[in-house]
Amino acid sequence: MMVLHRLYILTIEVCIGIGVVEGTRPNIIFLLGDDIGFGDIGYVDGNILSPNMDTLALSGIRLGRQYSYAWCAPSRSALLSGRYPVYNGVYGGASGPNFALSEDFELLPAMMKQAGYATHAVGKWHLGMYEERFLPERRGFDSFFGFLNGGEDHFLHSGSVLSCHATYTDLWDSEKGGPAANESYFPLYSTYLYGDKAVKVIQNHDPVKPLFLYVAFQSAHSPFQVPHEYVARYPDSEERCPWSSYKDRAGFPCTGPAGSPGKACFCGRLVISAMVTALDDAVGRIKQALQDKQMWNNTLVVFSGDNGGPQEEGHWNGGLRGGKWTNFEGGIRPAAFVHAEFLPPHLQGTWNNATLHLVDWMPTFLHLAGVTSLPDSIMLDGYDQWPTLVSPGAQANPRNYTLVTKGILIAEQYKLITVPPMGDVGAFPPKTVPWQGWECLLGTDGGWTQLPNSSKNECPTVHCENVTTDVDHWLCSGACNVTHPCLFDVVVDPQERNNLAASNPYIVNELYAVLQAYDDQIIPKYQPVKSVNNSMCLAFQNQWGGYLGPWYNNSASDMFSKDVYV
Ligand SMILES: *[C@@H]1O[C@H](CO)[C@@H](O)[C@H](O)[C@H]1NC(C)=O
Ligand SMILES: *[C@@H]1O[C@H](CO)[C@@H](O)[C@H](O)[C@H]1NC(C)=O
Ligand SMILES: *[C@@H]1O[C@H](CO)[C@@H](O)[C@H](O)[C@H]1NC(C)=O
Ligand SMILES: *[C@@H]1O[C@H](CO)[C@@H](O)[C@H](O)[C@H]1NC(C)=O
Ligand SMILES: *[C@@H]1O[C@H](CO)[C@@H](O)[C@H](O)[C@H]1NC(C)=O
Ligand SMILES: *[C@@H]1O[C@H](CO)[C@@H](O)[C@H](O)[C@H]1NC(C)=O
Ligand SMILES: *[C@@H]1O[C@H](CO)[C@@H](O)[C@H](O)[C@H]1NC(C)=O
Ligand SMILES: *[C@@H]1O[C@H](CO)[C@@H](O)[C@H](O)[C@H]1NC(C)=O
Ligand SMILES: [Ca+2]
Repeated sequence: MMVLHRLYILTIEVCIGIGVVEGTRPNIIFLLGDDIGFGDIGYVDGNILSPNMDTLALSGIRLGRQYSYAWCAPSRSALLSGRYPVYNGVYGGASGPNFALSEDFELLPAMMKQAGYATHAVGKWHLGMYEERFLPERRGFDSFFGFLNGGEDHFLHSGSVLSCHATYTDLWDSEKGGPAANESYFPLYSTYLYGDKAVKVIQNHDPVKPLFLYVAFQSAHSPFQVPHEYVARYPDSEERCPWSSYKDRAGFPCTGPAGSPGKACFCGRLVISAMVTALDDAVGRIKQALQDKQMWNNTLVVFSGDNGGPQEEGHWNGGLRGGKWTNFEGGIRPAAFVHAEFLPPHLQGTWNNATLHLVDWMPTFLHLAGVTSLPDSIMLDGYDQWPTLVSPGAQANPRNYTLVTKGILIAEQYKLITVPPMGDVGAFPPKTVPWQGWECLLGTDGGWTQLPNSSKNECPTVHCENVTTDVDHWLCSGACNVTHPCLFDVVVDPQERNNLAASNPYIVNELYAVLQAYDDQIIPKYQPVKSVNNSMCLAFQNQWGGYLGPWYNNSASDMFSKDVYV
């Protein structure tokens, strides 16, 4: 069935000034995997069991160059605001409970809601929670069930605050207007929990309205935990990680070792694979719920990782260089595909390798929602890429340049890097242990090995059975900077091995001029609350009964300056 989104029947103007045309509008389900790198899915790494997603991808369109930020919250901010992280204030070290995506930005769910969609979010939020006004149900979602911070135990839904040496539970239910304090959730594996909630949203949905559902899974983010049934689906699991060593645990915990699809890669890769299998089951159940509800024919599913996989923990980016935290392709090109029964048949099963970015989904979805005009106050970095997806070749990508982050620009096949591509965080690895002192994962056993000092500036690789995986990003990423920029052709050289800058000064100069114009528009980070010390601890301990919830209190002693970009 073709969606008749071009057959507009009636134009209505909604109060805030978006133009909407009515017609048959698709349901849109955005499935966001956490840290699912380019190779963390079955259709790239055949050792991963993800039959549901593989089927959707192989009868949909696989996206070969859909870009993200190099880590979590900024990527989510890009997806939901349609703006590059460096233009919406959520970038750099934004990760803790004291940052937010500013209300200066109207979010995708709010616009979809104004266009007449039912809007629901399930899973990880990670875009602000120190005050109620930043919660998902206040940013345009009709409902939200999930966790507010960036990561936690997959079974207990708990995390800890170092400054008050305390453990909190992070699970929020907008329908309760507070913590999801229901004993049936503890312990319940995150992927079951969020899969169940997504299915429930679909079952309860009134099909009179189109549905926008954002499911932000916690998998396959650390901690690496998964119910044993998923590990057991891997025939060699007992050899790789004997279950007896973990039987006393709720899940299958595993930290560390080397990442690549080889079989001798110890249990890090195995547990991550099993986490993806669990996620895949949930995707299968979501699809079934849509079919049961007769919604499937008219549903667009988009799957994406939020950033590349941290391969030092066992993720794999399909042979791209680098991983999470880095601005090499492995860090910013996660696994992604779209599926809809109504995609043109000749494109089903193909790759689309146009340079897309998470910022494109907002205008693309708004287009599918029949939104024809936006208020002048809404500026977007993304473009409606629906034509690029459904008529590739006939339609040029409307966006010529992609700003990865400050100092890094992509233009078609070229990528100009004028800053150390390690990422602009500072507070994250490799400056923290155990990466200090240039330790690196080497060897098939995945152990930490101290590299000889002389190797600092070389690019070692991990040899994991017969597969070679680059882990050079910890060691070599200092090589590009403004006086010695790097220019890679990431289409012919996706591993970013050949720096073309010296032989292509004309391209470097041209792109550098464009990049400077982009960099000039960068806004400061939005981080009004500078510390989480007292009031956050008091709030979860006293106000919310041990759960994380809005915590900022004007009268507390925390150092802050309200609503500032710093
Ligand atoms: C929708 O899907 C059902 C199966 O669930 C199929 O029988 C039907 O023909 C489809 N309708 C259209 C319009 O494609
Ligand atoms: C698109 O990218 C994928 C993944 O890198 C690759 O396998 C495929 O050959 C590319 N397709 C085209 C048409 O470039
Ligand atoms: C707890 O959750 C279960 C399963 O979702 C549900 O059946 C039950 O009604 C909930 N109890 C309360 C008190 O909300
Ligand atoms: C992209 O480049 C083409 C060719 O130079 C130009 O026509 C088009 O306007 C550019 N697009 C944008 C959004 O600037
Ligand atoms: C590496 O260098 C540090 C000082 O820079 C020195 O303390 C250490 O012993 C050296 N390690 C090796 C293996 O040479
Ligand atoms: C790795 O390669 C060797 C020699 O080519 C082969 O004997 C072995 O079976 C391979 N191992 C795996 C896991 O494919
Ligand atoms: C820039 O990179 C070059 C080559 O890697 C290096 O020699 C130089 O010291 C770097 N400059 C700065 C300011 O870091
Ligand atoms: C917050 O805690 C840190 C370390 O625990 C301390 O250095 C800082 O002074 C505290 N800030 C405030 C405003 O209390
Ligand atoms: Ca992530």
